[in-house]
Amino acid sequence: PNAGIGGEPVTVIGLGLMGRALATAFLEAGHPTTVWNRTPGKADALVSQGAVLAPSAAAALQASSLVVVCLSDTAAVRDALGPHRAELAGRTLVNLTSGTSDEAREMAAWTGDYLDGAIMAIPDVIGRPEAFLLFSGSPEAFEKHSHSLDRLGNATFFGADPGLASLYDVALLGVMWGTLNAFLHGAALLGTAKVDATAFAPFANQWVASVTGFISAYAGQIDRGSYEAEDATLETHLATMKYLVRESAAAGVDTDWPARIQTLTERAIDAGHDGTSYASMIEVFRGQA
Ligand code: FVH
Repeated sequence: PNAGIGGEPVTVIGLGLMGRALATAFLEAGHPTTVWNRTPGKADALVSQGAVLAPSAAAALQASSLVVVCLSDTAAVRDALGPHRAELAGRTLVNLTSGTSDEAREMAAWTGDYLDGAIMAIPDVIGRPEAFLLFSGSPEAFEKHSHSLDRLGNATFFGADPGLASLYDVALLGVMWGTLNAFLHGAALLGTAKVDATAFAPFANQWVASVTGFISAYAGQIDRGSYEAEDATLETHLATMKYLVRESAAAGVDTDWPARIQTLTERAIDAGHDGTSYASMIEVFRGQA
């Protein structure tokens, strides 16, 4: 294995946009870094920065006791590493490939020292304080390698269920898409009045900051199972949602997204949650209303 002074040796498998950022962060932190990619040319810049390009996936696994893999999807991980599973014995496999929680549990069966990880950052941010990564799986592996994993961003460990990091990942991505779709819909609506998206953005951002306060308050209500309407009732929300649908239709903007929210809210009210806060919509998402 590689040996050096800046940190433990690490192998990075997969040098796509994210894998290259991960390997760069390890190199910059002084870790002896071995890399492997199906298309070897993607390693050129890393090699000029000091990385060692392994001639095969098996050789890459053999080079370090900490192995980080970041490929397109779980099928790619099975393709690339499946034939070399025996090489994983005695090594920690950190899988930063996106996937489902069941896929993470399947991967955990490959080796006792398994950590599944979710990267809540884009490649440019890797290694900077605003990057955060979520891990679950072997507590011993996390304890042993958390110092190295912190090189990539702030690392949080959720415990021994290897699937939990993936579950957080998709839940957080849902928050991202929900927020972005709402912004895009609003920008389309204001665009019909010749308002630029850049003019709308600061107001959207300020409002998103307020919404973070609602999330914290509603989280407590959800956990208590009691949805007192301290700010607004579901009926008040529904009435204003209808304006969003009507304004969108009148402006020729797609109504699918606001109409969907209206339908979900009507279901909650029909199920008896009238007079309660927006947090009661959790019952719709739980399939209970
Ligand atoms: N990019 C991002 O911002 C996001 C942030 C959050 C987490 N994701 C996840 O990271 C995984 C990799 O994403 P990526 O952006 O690096 O993706 P690509 O640039 O497309 O690189 C894909 C790599 O996977 C290799 N690969 C694909 N199939 C195979 C296979 N059958 N066998 C071996 N390697 C395979 C590919 O190799 P090559 O095409 O260069 O030969 C790339 O190394 C992903 O799960 C995101 O959801 C990133």
